[in-house]
Amino acid sequence: MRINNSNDRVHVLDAHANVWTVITDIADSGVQEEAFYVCDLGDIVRKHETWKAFLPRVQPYYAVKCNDSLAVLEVLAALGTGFDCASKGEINKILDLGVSPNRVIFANPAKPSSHIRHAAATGVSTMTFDNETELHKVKSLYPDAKMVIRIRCDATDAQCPLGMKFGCDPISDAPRLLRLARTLDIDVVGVSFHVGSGCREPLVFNRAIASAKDVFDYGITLGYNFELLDIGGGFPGDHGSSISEIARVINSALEDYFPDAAVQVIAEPGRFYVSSAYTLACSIHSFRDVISNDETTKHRMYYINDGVYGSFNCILYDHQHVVPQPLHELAGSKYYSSSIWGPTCDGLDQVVEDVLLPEMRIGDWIVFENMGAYTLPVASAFNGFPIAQVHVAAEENIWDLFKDILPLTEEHLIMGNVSPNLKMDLDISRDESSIIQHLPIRMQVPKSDSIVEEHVLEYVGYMQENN
Ligand code: ORX
Repeated sequence: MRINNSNDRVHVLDAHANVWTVITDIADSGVQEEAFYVCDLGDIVRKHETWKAFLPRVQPYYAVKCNDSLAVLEVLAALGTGFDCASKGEINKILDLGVSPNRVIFANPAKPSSHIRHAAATGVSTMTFDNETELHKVKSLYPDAKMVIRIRCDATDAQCPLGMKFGCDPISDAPRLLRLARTLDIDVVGVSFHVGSGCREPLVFNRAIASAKDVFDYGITLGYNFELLDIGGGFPGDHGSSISEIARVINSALEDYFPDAAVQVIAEPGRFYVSSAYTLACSIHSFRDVISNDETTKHRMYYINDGVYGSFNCILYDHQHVVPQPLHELAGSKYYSSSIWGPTCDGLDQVVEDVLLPEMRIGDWIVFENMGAYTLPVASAFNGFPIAQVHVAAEENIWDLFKDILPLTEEHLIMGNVSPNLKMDLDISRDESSIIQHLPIRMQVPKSDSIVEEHVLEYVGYMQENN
């Protein structure tokens, strides 16, 4: 894990510590004013174990757009996932980790020509399409590409529908597009779909997989022999959520429609892997009370140091509903109707419209869980308010797993809950933080019994050559 400043260090937690104790230590240190995240690497590892247990036949290709933090990408690279990239920028992020291009799918059906040329130059050969224009562009820019036709099949209920923008009609469009691909002598290797981000209708996966099978069968009439099914994203990732029902539908549909193990099945999970790994802590810097005309009721407006132009952009763009939890609650507190507002001067900058909260004071902290998906990649420093810092944490057993894969020098680690080093990071913006040059990272061959995949050796080898 490359350390650019001490904020990127890993807090290795002892048995008595957890995300909330780390948050409490930082918040109560008295020197932290800005909002901050704690990222729990163990949460990501446990999600990967859950995925492999529930969907053993489906290889995950993590959707980089969901959260492209280096800590996330390096951990997933070491665990052996593939990556769903949407642009040359995301492709570069992944290849720079030493990941082989054959672990990348370029899953954007409408790609700028320069991005297609970049894919050709970097060997990222598998990419999606859903229209004629894309086929003609690929024919001229990357004729050896391995194309995956993206069909449309929408969940009846999803947090973020995608079908209005991407995915061809599997009945009226797909045959025509496959005939054009055949005419252009373009290699089509499979079918993909995305039922909608944050899918709330598991049964859609049965419809989509059945529909994909029909397209596989049509491909055979044109001489194609598809071997790749990409079931996209849509898997929930908040604390307490489960993919068990979605997995049951998927596994059953794969048995029914794709019993042949020769067909490689992948997915493009995003929020599943990162949502619950990130917890955000914000402090109250102002408040005002709104008293009703008859002076019988009071509504308190709290102003915090993160908002919709920062981490809470997910409210606008990802339709997220965020849940405020006071870090400390005074016994016997009286609850009031409250609203929570971001730090900018924009009236749009509201985080929570109306919620019952105990009376809190300036300097008190409010914690928001499930803040890892579609937050940091979009956050801005609008109005000059800094983007929340990330403190990376891992329980000792999780770090034991990684220290054989990503061994870090002692300077990279903050042992225990709060270390003297931690105070170095508090209440300073990124550009002021003490910049620690790239510290030498010793790579060792991973233990044979670790859950990582065999090709992490390739990753380890890359890091040895490049550090
Ligand atoms: O494009 C977007 O903003 C987000 N896209 C999600 C997505 C995923 C996987 N593959 C493709 C995608 O477009 C091609 C990941 O989906 P999920 O996180 O649900 O597993 C969706 C909208 C986010 N605001």
